[in-house]
Amino acid sequence: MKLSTKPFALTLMAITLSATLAACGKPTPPADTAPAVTTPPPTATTPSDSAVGNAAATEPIAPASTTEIIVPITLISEKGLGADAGTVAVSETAAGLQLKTHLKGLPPGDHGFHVHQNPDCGAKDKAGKMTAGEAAGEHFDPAQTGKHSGPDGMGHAGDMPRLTVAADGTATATLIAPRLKLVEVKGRSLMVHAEPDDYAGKPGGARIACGVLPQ
Ligand SMILES: [Cu+2]
Ligand SMILES: [Zn+2]
Repeated sequence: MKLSTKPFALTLMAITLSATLAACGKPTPPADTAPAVTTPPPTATTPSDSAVGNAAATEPIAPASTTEIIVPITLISEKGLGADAGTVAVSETAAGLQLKTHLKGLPPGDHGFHVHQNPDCGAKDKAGKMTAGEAAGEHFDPAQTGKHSGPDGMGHAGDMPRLTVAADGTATATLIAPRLKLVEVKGRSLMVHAEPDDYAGKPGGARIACGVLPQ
């Protein structure tokens, strides 16, 4: 009886040993790989969803940018540039060049308002005397008409509608110069004169305020 129990116990031990060895080797690898495969898909879909949302949000901002040049205007004198006199926002429409005036500090009343040839508002010698705004040259006249005739005439292309300044020194009107295009006025200057423009022989006298359009 005693002899027969020993080999039985040994065989039992051998079976349990081989069973545990086999169990240790196989189950471990699948347990590690299984979760690694399932995690990436959910994280990949989340960023692509938010990227689509961002692209849609930026779209309405893009069409809002139209070509409008903001021209700073300053008072001018025989000493050169003076105080800030506001701005003119220049853009092109089907009706012609549009000028939205936001001006201040000007003498009330009507004033000659033109595109002058040069992008320079400085004073310059004129008949031996330093003169305000002379560096801007003459009225823009690409067709070389040599004639001042107002915005609807056949003369200088730079002859724009009169600028009307209110009693408080401001001008806020939107003017249309039907014969001008935006590409023509880049690299030139806007000039305000002291007196009204009669759209004929008297363009407005002394030059009192000016701004340069960048090229
Ligand atoms: Cu002028
Ligand atoms: Zn003119």
